[in-house]
Amino acid sequence: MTSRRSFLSGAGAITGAVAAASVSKVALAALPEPVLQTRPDTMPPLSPPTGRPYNPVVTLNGWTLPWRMNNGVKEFHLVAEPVVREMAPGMKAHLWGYNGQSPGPTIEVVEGDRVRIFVTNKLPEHTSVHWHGQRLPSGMDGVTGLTQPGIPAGRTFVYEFTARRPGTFMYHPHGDEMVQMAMGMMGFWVTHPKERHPLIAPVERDFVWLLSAFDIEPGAYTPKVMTMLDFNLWTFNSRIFPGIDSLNVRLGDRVRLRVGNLTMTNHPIHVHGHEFEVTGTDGGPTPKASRWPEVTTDIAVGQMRQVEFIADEPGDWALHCHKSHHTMNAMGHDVPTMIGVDHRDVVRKITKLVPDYMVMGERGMADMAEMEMPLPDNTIPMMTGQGPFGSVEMGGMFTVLKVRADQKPGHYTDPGWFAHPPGTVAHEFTGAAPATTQAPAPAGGSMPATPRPPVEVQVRKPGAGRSGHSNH
Ligand SMILES: [Cu+2]
Repeated sequence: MTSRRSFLSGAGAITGAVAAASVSKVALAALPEPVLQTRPDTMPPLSPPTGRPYNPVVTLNGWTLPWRMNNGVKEFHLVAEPVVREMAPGMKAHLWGYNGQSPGPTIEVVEGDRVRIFVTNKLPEHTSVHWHGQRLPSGMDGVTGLTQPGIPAGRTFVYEFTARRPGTFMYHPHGDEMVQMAMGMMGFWVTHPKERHPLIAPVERDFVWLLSAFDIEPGAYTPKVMTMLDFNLWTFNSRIFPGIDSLNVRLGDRVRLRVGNLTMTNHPIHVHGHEFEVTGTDGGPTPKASRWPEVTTDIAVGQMRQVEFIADEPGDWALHCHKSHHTMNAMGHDVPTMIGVDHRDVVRKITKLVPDYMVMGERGMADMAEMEMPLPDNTIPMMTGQGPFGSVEMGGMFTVLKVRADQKPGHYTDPGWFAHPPGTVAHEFTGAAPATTQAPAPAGGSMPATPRPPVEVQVRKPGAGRSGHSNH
C-alpha cells in the first residue's frame, strides 16, 4: 500500500505538471466527459486515483463514478437517461437511470471534499437530483419547485457543496418522483471519514446497494408507474435473484453492508450464520451504546442502514429480505391457495380444452421452481436459482454471502459453492422409524386438563330488554 501510494504520488508529480500545461482553461471550464457503464456486473472497487485516500466500497451489480479534480474540486457528471437494465440473465427492463444503468453509479467522496456535480437531463421530462441526507445549502437540495426549477429536458444543471459529514447517503429525483423512482432513478453516495473516526471502524469489505421495486408484467419491459403497493419485482440494485452477485469475503474479515430503501414498503434484511450490529443510519454513525446484536434489521421506506459483522463462519450463507413475497419474481398474485386440494380429475378435463393449463400448488409451491411451464418472453421464473443441492426456490431480494478462508484479501471473485466438511450437511435419516407416541397432556398450567362443568350462556337479541343505566 505504502509503495503503491509513493509510486502514485511520484508519478502524479510528473503527470500533474504535464496536465497543467496541456489542458486549457476552456477545457477545465467545460463539462467533464460523462462516463457510461452498460454492464450489470459488480465492478471492482475504484481506488481513488486523485484526492485523499480511502478504502473504497463495492457496489453490488454496480460501479463507482470516476471524477476529475478541477482546482481542488471533485467534479462528477451524471446523465439522467433511459437505460436498458438486465435484471437477471433472460430479463431486461426499460428503465430510467443515470450513466447507462439503474441504479446510477455510486458517488464516493471524502469528508470535507468540495464536490461539483453536473447533471445532464436526457429524459423526455424535467428532473432534479436530491442528495438524500446531506448537509448542504438549501438551494442545492434538489427539490423541484421548492429550491430550484426542474432541469428541463436537454439541459445541464450544476450542484456544488462540501461533503460535510461522513456516512451513507443516496441520491434520487425530487421532480415527478412517483414516476421517476418507479422507473429506477436512484443512486448511492458514500462520504468516507477524512481521518480515523471513533464510530467508523475500518473494514475489509464494504458493500452497498439500494432496494427498489418494479411492477413489470410478465412479458413486458416497462414498469407500470402508477403502482403504489402491488409490485412484482423486488430488487437489490435493480437486479433480481439469481441475477444478484454473491458477496464474497475472506474468513475473519470485518464486513460492512450499507443498504438504502427506495421502495414503498419496509424490508427486514436478514443475514444467516452471523450476528451484526447497526453501526450507522442515513443520520450518521450510531453511538456505540445504542448498538445491539441482531440477525435481521428492518429498513423502512426512505431509510438507510449500515450493519457490520465479522465473517467468522465459513460457508454459503443466505442474505435476503425476510418478507417471503419479496424473494419471489413476477408471477401475478392471483394464484389461489390449493394446498390439500387434489384436482387431478378437473385438470384432465380442462387440459382437453386449454393444453397449456397447469395447476399450481396442490402440494405447496415448491413444484413451481422445477416446472417446465410456458413463460412469456423476457420473464424469469417466480422461484429459481440452481444451488449445489438443487433449486434454491428463490427470486427477488436474495443473494449469498460466501465466507472462505482462501478468498484473497481485496479479491471479489466468486469462489464457487462451499465445500462442506464431511459430516456437516443435513442428510436423510435412514435408520428404523419408531412407533409414534402421543405426547402427554400438560399437568395444570394455563390450560388445565381436568374437565370443568359447562358454563351456561344467556344470549339476548341486541336492543331487546337491555337493562342498566342506558335505559331511561
Ligand atoms: Cu422486502
